[in-house]
Amino acid sequence: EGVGCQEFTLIKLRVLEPFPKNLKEFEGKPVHLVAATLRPETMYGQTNCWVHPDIEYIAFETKSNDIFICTKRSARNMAYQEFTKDIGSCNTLKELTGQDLLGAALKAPLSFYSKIYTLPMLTIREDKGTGVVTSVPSDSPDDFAALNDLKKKPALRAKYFLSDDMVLPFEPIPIINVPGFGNLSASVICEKLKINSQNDREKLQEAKEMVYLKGFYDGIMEIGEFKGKKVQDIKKLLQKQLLATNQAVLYYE
Ligand code: A2H
Repeated sequence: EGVGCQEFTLIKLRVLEPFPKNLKEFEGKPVHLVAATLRPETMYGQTNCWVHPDIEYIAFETKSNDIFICTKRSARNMAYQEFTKDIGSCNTLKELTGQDLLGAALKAPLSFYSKIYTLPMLTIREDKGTGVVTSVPSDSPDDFAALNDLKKKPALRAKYFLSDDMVLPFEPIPIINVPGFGNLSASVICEKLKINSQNDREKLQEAKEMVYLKGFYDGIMEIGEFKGKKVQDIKKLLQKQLLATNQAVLYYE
């Protein structure tokens, strides 16, 4: 990590009206939280989007007049990857904190849910991807543990001014069958390893190692137009479709 070049698919999560207070000035415009993922084939299972409440984000305008929200660091990288009108300049429209984004309603490409919400994850790193992570609790142990924390702890929801309807109705969706773990692999592994919160870092690392490669090599799609096909055979195809329909862009770091 830190060297070489990793390709991320940036998923465009469109902010829906009514915009949160600190985005009101952009209402009516195509504003997107852009989430970096390595798993575009899991987008059917999105239940929410994660930001870190205390990280700083910016809103900037792309050359196709979209407004993207991500960390300043990633926006700078994007400015050198032809995302903006002037190479190297990211045309910052506004500085924000994660806190400002919490509770924002979003339209997420391919998601089973037509509207999802922006929620806090305290383990998001400032120095990776865009600082925005889309949540797929069926297949990501980190996402499963963090969503469960919010579901189990009313005080945690209250602390971030989140209403119950932004959290409680969102159940993991079975989207990929991983032999040995079934079609809700992240919840199965979190239960098996007795993971109690997003802060169980060591156990979560172990959980990820156990399901990640297996999901990639042996996973079978259970939903969508590639139902019945192997994940490794359709991952690129699905990514291409998201790019062609302007629901995602490629980002390198
Ligand atoms: B993945 P790698 Cl279903 N901080 O997307 C913490 N985590 C971040 C991040 C950040 N700044 N930026 C991206 N990520 C997450 C889907 C997914 C992911 C599934 C299963 C596993 C998985 C849905 N969340 O990642 O260290 C994003 O979550 C397992 C590692 O560069 C991204 O892909 O390998 C992944 O971590 C990139 O992490």
